[in-house]
This record gives sequence, structure tokens and C-alpha cells, in this order.
Amino acid sequence: WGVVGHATVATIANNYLTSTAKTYVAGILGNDVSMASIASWADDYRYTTAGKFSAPYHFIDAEDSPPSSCSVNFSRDCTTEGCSISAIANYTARVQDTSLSATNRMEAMEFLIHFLGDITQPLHDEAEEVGGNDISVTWDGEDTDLHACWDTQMVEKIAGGENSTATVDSFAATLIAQIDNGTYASQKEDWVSCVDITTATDCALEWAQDANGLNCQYVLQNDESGMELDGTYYTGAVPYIELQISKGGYRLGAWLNALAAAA
Ligand code: DCM
Ligand code: DCM
Ligand code: DCM
Ligand code: ZN
Ligand code: ZN
Repeated sequence: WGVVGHATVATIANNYLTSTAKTYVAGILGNDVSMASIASWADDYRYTTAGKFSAPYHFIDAEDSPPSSCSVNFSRDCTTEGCSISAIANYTARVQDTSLSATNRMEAMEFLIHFLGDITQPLHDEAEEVGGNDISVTWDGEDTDLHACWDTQMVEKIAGGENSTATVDSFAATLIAQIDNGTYASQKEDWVSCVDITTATDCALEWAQDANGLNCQYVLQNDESGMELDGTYYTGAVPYIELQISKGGYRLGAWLNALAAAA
């Protein structure tokens, strides 16, 4: 996801934190640092020399065959460089490791807040055309690619603008209402069927498989190459984007609640 997607995931998560978890997160990030404000730190960091090692942690390249067959297989798809699943396990361990420096634990928290978002973006769980980066499309007549549209253009169109606190808070509030009393009220328990911080690899694999399935259901269902996406494709994508961002936020809240309860 882009900045709006990550900030929305973090804002939704913050809404579901227990008071213990609010204190726990503030103790690691700093008292005046909102989760939304650091949710995209990992995307800036990966382009720095110091942070280059973390670039593969944002995705897992599932070597499946969409749209006819979708699957994630940890031993097949997580390379020796690492992937989103191993990164979530690594940083879940590191945020709990009180022998590490405050900076290392803060980075671990920032990575978790980011990667529990990225893992719900279907194209972050897909090897095909480099997660859609190599599928050229247009958005309102402008040349772009399928991955960027899922990360940014479609999310901003739903949210009603580029990144700002007002846009993110209002988008998050709409989704929180759906989680509490609307479309998602009956499904949200399924989203957190795996929130065991002692089996982080298994939980993250389930989350990756869940999002990867959408590549066969919708994201890569037709040959999107050359398509104008700001039309029928966008309209069909909206419910999936709202679902995945809601899911990421609700799960992140549950994950942080579990970490705080164990601390
Ligand atoms: N390293 C890393 N992230 C990992 C594993 C390794 O950044 N998940 C890099 C950074 C460390 C170096 O490898 O400086 C050595 O790592 P380690 O602390 O595991 O020896
Ligand atoms: N690092 C990491 N995960 C690991 C080991 C290291 O993310 N399992 C990161 C933490 C530091 C960087 O790599 O930002 C350098 O690590 P080190 O100080 O261990 O060399
Ligand atoms: N990405 C991905 N799968 C890959 C490579 C990249 O999901 N195999 C994601 C990471 C960024 C976006 O695509 O969100 C663009 O990546 P980059 O800037 O590395 O081209
Ligand atoms: Zn992306
Ligand atoms: Zn990312």
C-alpha cells in the first residue's frame, strides 16, 4: 500500500488497542508519535543504503499461476533474502527482545505496523509480473502500472484525496463503522483467527494466502495489460480494497494487543 493505505491501517488498528497496548506502543514509539505517522517509515527506509536489506521484506513472490491457480508456499516462495512472512516473524521476536536497544525495538515496531499492512495487498503476495509492477496500464489516461494503482491511485480515490490526517481519519472512520456494525461485523472474527505471536510464521502465511487468493478472484482475473483502470476495473476493486485495508488494521490491532499482553 501507499501512504494513505498504511496510515489508514494504522489508524484502524489504533482504534482497537486495549489501554495496555496503547501504553505499550507509546513506550516503544514515543509518547507523541502516532502509529499513522510512522506507518510508511519502512518504505522510505528501504530506499536508503542502510535500509536496503529490508526491501524484500515488503512482499512475498508467490510462484503460482494466476488467475487459474493461486497459492503461497513458504519454502517455495520465501527466498534466502527474506520475505514479508519471515520479516513479520523476525520483528515480532525483536520487538519483544528487551536485550535490544530502544532504537532496534522501535524499528521492529515500525516494521510490524507496516508489514501487517503490506501483507493484505494482494499484489504483495504475488510473483507474476513482479507483483504487477510490470503490467502497464493507464489511470485516468496517465501511464502507470497495476501494482501502483492498487497501492496508491485506487486507495486515494476511495479515501477522497492524497495523504492528510483529515482524509485518513475519515476513511478509517468509515471502515471502523463497517467493522463494528456493518458489512464486516460478522467476518471480523475470521480475520483474527490466527493472532498467536508464538506462531508468527504460521499466522503470516495464512494472511498471505488469504490476500493471494484475491489475485485469482479479481486482481489478475483478466489480462489487465493496457487497460484503463479508472472505470469498471476500479469499481469492481473497491470492495476488495476496503476489505483488505480493514482486515489489515483490525489484525494489526489484535497483534499489538497480544504483544502488549505478553510483555
Ligand atoms: N540482517 C538484517 N536483517 C536480518 C538479518 C540480517 O538486516 N533479518 C543484516 C544486518 C546485520 C547483518 O545482516 O548487520 C548481520 O545480521 P545478524 O545480526 O543476524 O548477524
Ligand atoms: N537487523 C534486523 N533483524 C535482524 C538482525 C538485524 O532487522 N535479525 C537490523 C537491525 C539493524 C541492522 O539490521 O538496523 C543492523 O543490525 P546489526 O546491528 O545486528 O548489525
Ligand atoms: N514489490 C512487490 N513485489 C516485488 C517487488 C516489489 O510487491 N517482487 C512492491 C514493493 C513496492 C512496489 O512493488 O510496493 C514497487 O517496488 P519497487 O520500488 O521496489 O519497484
Ligand atoms: Zn506495493
Ligand atoms: Zn511496503
